[in-house]
Amino acid sequence: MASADSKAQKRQKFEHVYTVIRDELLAHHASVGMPKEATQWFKENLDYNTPGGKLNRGLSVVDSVEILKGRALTDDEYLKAAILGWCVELLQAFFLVSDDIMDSSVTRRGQPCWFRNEKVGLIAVNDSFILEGAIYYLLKKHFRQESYYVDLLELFHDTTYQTEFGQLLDLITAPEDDIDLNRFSLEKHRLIVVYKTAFYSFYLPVALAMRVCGIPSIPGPKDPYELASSILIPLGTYFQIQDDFLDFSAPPEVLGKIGTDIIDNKCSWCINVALAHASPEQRAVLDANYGRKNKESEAKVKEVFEQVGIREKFAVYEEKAYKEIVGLIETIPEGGSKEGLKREVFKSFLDKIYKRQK
Ligand code: GPP
Ligand code: MG
Ligand code: MG
Ligand code: MG
Repeated sequence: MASADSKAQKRQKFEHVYTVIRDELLAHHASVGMPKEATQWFKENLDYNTPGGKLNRGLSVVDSVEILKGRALTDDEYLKAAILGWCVELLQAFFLVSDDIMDSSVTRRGQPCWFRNEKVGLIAVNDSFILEGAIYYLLKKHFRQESYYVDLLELFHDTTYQTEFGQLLDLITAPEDDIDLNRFSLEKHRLIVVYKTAFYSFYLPVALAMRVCGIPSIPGPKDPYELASSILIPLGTYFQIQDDFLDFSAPPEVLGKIGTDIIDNKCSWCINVALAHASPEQRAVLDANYGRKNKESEAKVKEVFEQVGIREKFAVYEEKAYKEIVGLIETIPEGGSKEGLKREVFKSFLDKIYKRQK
């Protein structure tokens, strides 16, 4: 595992590339005749919403390219990988700005959600679109000449579409004033999390790196992209289950956001596990309080979560998921697959999230 120091250095080097892409985006914005106050708004949108997260997704593009190439990257290779990493972070920014409106969230990354700022409000909807548009400006600028340009476009388009399918499921499974816990199930939960999180957060960064490294798709059972997906989708599912558990359990000052899943009537991992283990009395408490828009009801639901031993159940789940994912990673031959995949790509991503507290 990389030492804490080299991890911090990697992050710093990657963060420096943020200033490069931001300045490119702003220079372009100004160059088409946009007035100063609009460019300033765009700058604030970018700075507020893009760089302040854990950067796991963006860094994974860079790490994966390095691992797949099996050597240190040239300056140009590094820059390209990092730009793609920032494109994934821009996609994440686009999703989070809009997700926070849809989820009526309060804080994100330790600050008020963008739309909660007084001057922003629903302008945040358009700001989220601009964050998405920025991806395609950067891809065109830096990758137009590459043979794999269309593969990158397709990956961003396909995973965005999948994420939107997932978000739709997430939202219609959580209607505000029609609460029926019988509609929830772990099977429905699995479908929601695979679509709303796993494709864009896990498959996308690695598949981008594979394209940059020239790994071809092979239609049929030997397709390296299918093999990658068969590991990354379970990894993403584990990640979103952590997200659901942390929504309930983590202190907001550590998590950077205040959990809203109970109040929002979400089909989260926690409620599904609680439903499976609740006594009839506990079930009645859940029925009467889940999805209700007040703190007292939320507290009663949390009490039932504690009573059914959700913390212990999560710890058991986490160990089992970890072992299963390690098992999946070991289906790749030890020295790497003929098609060019390497275990370390997946191990390095798993290590970034195992037992995370935020
Ligand atoms: C995570 O859900 C999923 C997303 C942020 C994808 C949103 C997709 C869109 C098309 C907008 P979440 O609501 O549990 O995340 P968080 O807990 O971070 O709010
Ligand atoms: Mg959401
Ligand atoms: Mg949310
Ligand atoms: Mg969440």
